[in-house]
Amino acid sequence: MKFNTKAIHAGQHPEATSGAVMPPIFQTSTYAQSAPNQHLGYDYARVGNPTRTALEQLIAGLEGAEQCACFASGVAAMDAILKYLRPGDHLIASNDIYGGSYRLFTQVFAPYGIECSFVDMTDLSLVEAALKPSTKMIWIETPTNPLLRIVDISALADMARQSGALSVVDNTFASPYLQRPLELGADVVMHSATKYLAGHSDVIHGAVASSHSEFMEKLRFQVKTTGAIPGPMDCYLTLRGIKTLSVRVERAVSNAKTIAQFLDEHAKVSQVHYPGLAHHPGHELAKRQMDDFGAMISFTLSDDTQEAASAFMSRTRYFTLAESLGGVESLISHPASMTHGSIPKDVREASGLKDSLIRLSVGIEDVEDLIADLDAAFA
Ligand code: P1T
Repeated sequence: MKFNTKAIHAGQHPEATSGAVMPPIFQTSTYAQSAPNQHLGYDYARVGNPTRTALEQLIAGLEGAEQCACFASGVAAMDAILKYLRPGDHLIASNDIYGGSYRLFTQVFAPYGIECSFVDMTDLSLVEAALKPSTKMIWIETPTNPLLRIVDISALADMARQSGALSVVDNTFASPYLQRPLELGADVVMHSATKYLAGHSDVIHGAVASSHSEFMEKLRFQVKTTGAIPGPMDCYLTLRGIKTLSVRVERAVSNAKTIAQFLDEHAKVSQVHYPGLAHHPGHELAKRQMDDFGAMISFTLSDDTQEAASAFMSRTRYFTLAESLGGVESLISHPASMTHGSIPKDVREASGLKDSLIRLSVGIEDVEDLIADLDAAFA
């Protein structure tokens, strides 16, 4: 089955009692048993729910994984993955990463004795230098949030394998339509499904997919034992969103390419970060490991100040000033004070994230209107 056929059919069968084409929302907390532990496959809804099962099989199909587990949010998914580590273990992550990931690693797991080194993963020698005998996980985010750097998944997956560490890829910015990390050799892929997978800015959701059976067994234990599960309605919304993943992403990417070009040529813009631009340092690598360049862009103005950036962001009409990304509507945001506000300023700046950076999540509106919106905000 090819990708778009999987997006419609993987894990989905007409429902047995009614023939419903869409998997129903099984709004139940528990399931009847004919005798203790004699049941139809579900005993208690923290452990499993048929709507969730359909979604998990769908995401596993799209990522080419044997299994998937869904979570109440992207950070809940990350939290469950990180619990694979033990006190004394070491983790290497990218120095350009979602602010909530940085906060989770440094403020939740570091106090439990899990050490994290943040390095510029576009330079593989820096990752190699950060490896220690205790390194048990390499956490890859690519394209990175918010600087859209491209990290070599297969090279890092090899490095992880050789050093006995697990490679995990946060595939939120690309979506499985544009990038399938497991095919590139990674062990685990995770999503903030809140973004492109669900795609309509109406649900918070997370997912983890892998064919590493020992890892998935431990992850399912986390699902059952710590319980950060999504509700059936949220599973349904994500499932429904995924059916149009390819058409939404194709349109958004096409819009993003036009907008990146427009910004790149604009006299009032100093720098554009978009892997689809030929001068982007990760352009060639993105061509190899992604099917297209995505719909996230970040840039700085030639008036390189936070004040000018803030004024710009408050002038757009169709680009709504808001956190998040990957929905059908275009969003604009200020990473330094919003999504990455929990990273100390000196750490942020050392990774290249300036207070003047503006981030765009390009949606599927008509690109002429989006360009006119940005053009007016420059005025
Ligand atoms: O918001 P949540 O579903 O919990 O997902 C967290 C998360 C994980 N990974 C990446 C790469 C992310 O970008 C996010 C969430 N990011 C935003 C809300 C944002 O605007 O960048």
